[in-house]
Amino acid sequence: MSKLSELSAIVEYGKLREVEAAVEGALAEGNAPIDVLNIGLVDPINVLGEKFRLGEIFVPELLIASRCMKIGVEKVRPLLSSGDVKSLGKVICATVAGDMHDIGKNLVALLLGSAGFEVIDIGMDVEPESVVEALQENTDAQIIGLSALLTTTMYAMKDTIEALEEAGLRDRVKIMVGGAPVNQKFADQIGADGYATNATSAVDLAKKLVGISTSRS
Ligand code: B1M
Repeated sequence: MSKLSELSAIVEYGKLREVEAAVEGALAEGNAPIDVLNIGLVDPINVLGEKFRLGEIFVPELLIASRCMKIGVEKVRPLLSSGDVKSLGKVICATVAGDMHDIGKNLVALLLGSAGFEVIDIGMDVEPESVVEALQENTDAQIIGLSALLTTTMYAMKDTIEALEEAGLRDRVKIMVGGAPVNQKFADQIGADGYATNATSAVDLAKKLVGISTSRS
C-alpha cells in the first residue's frame, strides 16, 4: 500500500494520533503537497460522506475524520504557499447561517491563501449581519466567499446578499458561492457574481473576479 493510501485510510478510520506521521510519510514518498491534500486528506471525507448517506456510519465517525483532516491540513499548509508575497486581494470567507460544515470552506480559504490572496475567515454559522460587519471592518476586501452544504442553508446565501444590499455595500464587492448543493443556476438566481465547484476552481474564479487572467481560463 502506498503511503498516500495509508494516509487516506488513517483519516477514514479516524486514527488521530497517526495522521501527522502519515502526512510526513506521504510527502517523503515524493507526493506533491496538493496531492497529499486532495487524495490523502479530502478523498476519505468524500468516501465517508457516501457511507453516511447510506447509513453505514454516523455523525461521530464524520467528526473524528474531520479532526484528522484538519490535523493533516495544518501539516501541509506551509508547503502549499505559492511563495508569491504580493497580495492578490482580500477575500472574506464564511459558511452561512445555520450551517456547521466548514471543511470545504476551509479548503477554499487555504488554497486562496496559498495562491496569494489575503483571507479573512469569519467561520461557520455566520449570520448575514456578521458578514456585513466583516465587510465594514475590511473596506478593502474585494470578494466575499460564501459556502453552504445543506439544502436548507443555501438560502442563507440569498439572505446574506440581501443584507449587503440593504447596507448599501453590495456593489462594493464580488460575491462567490460554493458548496455541494449549490450550482451555477442557483448562483445566478440569488445574484452572486460567480460559482465554483471546488477549491481549485474557486481560486481561478477569485482571480477572474479581481481581473487577473489565469492559465486555465
Ligand atoms: Co453533514 N451533511 N450534516 N456533517 N456532512 C452532508 C452535507 C450531507 C449531504 C450528508 C448526507 O446526508 N449524504 C447532508 C445534507 C443533506 C441535505 O442538505 N440535503 C448532511 C447532514 C444531513 C448533516 C446533519 C443535519 C446531520 C445530523 O445532525 N443529523 C448535520 C447538520 C449540522 C449543521 O450544519 N447545522 C451535519 C453535520 C455534519 C458534521 C458536523 C458531522 C460534519 C461537518 C464537520 C465540519 O465541516 N467541520 C459533516 C460532514 C463531514 C458531512 C459530509 C459527509 C462531508 C462534507 C465535507 O466536508 N466534504 C457531507 C456529505 C458530502 O458532502 N458528501 C455531509 C468534503 C469537502 C471538501 O467538500 O464541503 O463539498 P465540500 O466542499 C468542496 C466544494 O463543495 C467546494 O469546494 C470544496 C473543496 O473542493 N466548495 C466551495 C465548498 N464551499 C465553497 C465555497 C466556494 C467555492 C467552492 O466559494 C466561496
